[in-house]
Amino acid sequence: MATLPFSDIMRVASERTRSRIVLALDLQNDDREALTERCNETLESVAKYICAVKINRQLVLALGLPAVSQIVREAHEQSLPAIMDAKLNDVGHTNSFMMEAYVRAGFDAVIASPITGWEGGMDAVFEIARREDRGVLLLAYMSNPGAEHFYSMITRVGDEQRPIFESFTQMAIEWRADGVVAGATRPEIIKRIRSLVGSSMEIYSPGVGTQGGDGRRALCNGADYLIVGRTIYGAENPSIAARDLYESMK
Ligand code: O7M
Repeated sequence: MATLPFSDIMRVASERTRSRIVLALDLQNDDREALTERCNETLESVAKYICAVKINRQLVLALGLPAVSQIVREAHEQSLPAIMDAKLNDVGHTNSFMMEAYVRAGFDAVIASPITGWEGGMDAVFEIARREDRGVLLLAYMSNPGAEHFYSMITRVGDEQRPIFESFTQMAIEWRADGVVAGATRPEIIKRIRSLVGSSMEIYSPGVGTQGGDGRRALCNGADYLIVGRTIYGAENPSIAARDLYESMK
């Protein structure tokens, strides 16, 4: 799928279904075959209400990358971009190895953590992404309650003091990331990040529903896309849950 810049791939997908929902396909099952089947069924049943799918390392651990790459293919068949939530944050050579594997599996974008810095860390991820026309999304502020202990930590940059999430956002701008991730549980932080990035990149916001985040508020405060898992796949009828969320976001 990756030929346009990732932000354009997302825009086209989002305009097609008129949805800003990225499905977090975090399903679990000890039976690999049943798990694959449920992933594909869930995807198919909610495809018209979402604009992309995000896959976590837990699914890669359960199924292995070759089987996950079939799910990526299934998503592409539904015209849905696939994002690998790898939260990459290692040194360059192992980041390269993982990034190359996710590219081979067909993912359109990979999520990484800027905590490694550029040289010998994120440079490897961006180099491969640029060469292969894939997107990189960077974590800016997580959605869980404990996140503020780290993401709001005050850091000194030259003479200036600022919370570390603002430094991460600045890195995303400087490195020309394709987007940042900021929790829907923190609408004021989303607003601040939007003021820092302007229109230069998209904000992806997880934590809607089950974690307590309000999707509408996240969108009103500047988020472009909502990452939603359990509220959809955990429902008795994922298709109805996705439709209800989709309608409520209009
Ligand atoms: O909607 P949920 O709570 O069932 O799932 C949320 C998804 O978003 C799940 O896949 C998490 O891994 C992810 N996520 C967070 O919940 N919080 C974060 O701060 C960041 C992410 C994420 O997507 O990181 C890239």
